[in-house]
Amino acid sequence: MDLESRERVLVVVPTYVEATNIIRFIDAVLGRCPGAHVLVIDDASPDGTADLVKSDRRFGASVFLVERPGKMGLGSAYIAGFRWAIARGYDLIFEMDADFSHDPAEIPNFLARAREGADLVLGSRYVGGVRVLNWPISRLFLSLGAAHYVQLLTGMPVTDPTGGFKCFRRRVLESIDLSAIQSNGYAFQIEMTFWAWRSGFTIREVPIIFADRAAGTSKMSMAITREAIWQVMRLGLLRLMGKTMGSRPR
Ligand SMILES: Nc1nc2c(ncn2[C@@H]2O[C@H](COP(=O)(O)OP(=O)(O)O)[C@@H](O)[C@H]2O)c(=O)[nH]1
Ligand SMILES: [Mg+2]
Repeated sequence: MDLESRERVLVVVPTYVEATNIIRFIDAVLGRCPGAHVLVIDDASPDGTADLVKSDRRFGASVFLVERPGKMGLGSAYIAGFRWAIARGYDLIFEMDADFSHDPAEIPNFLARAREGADLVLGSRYVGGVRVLNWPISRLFLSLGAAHYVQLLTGMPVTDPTGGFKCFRRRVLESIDLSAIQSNGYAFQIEMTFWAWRSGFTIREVPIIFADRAAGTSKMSMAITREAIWQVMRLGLLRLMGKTMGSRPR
């Protein structure tokens, strides 16, 4: 076994009302990436998502669960997952949605980039063309508009900054003061990538195909959009002020 294959991989998946998806999702991830572990962060989903996870035969071995008392948002769910991952020494930590918008078959492409030296691998729907299936055109325009807005205000050279299919090396997460992250919706994705970029970590994009969820309902809202507009302005300002967080990699 080479050194790289000993790297410990964790897929963090936040869930709110994903009973129709979660077990199939775990099957697909562990099928593609047999050595990986999956951590579900569930916010007291009323449809019993957490109970399904706890009764899975892999629970406690390769499947783990953090249960929170109520719906507290995507960003804080990921932060809980990142702290869990850091405390247990995982090397490569993925973010993925439970609803199959992110295809587990693409995980090996992320691992390949990370093993070539990337500290943060971003799945991009927009690098080299648009690859989004079944989204209403209004949602696509919102996402593309957000991407341009982020590039303009922050200068961050990333084609799909709101994307949520990502892979962090642990040292990136360790370098970021997670308690200082303010965003909780899609802006959370922008903010995490922003601080990694400001710290000088190597960021690579991999093309992904994004398909809208086939089952369950979206949690996208106006409040999430409003938060993103303000947070990106704030990040743009912090960049002008020369603010960084954490130390550059040696
Ligand atoms: N734990 C937790 N998970 C959430 C919350 N909001 C969304 N999610 C999960 O985050 C992922 C992305 O959300 P989703 O509704 O698919 O967003 P959309 O595809 O962009 O419309 C899914 O796995 C959701 O179940 C939340 O408040 N808490
Ligand atoms: Mg989704």
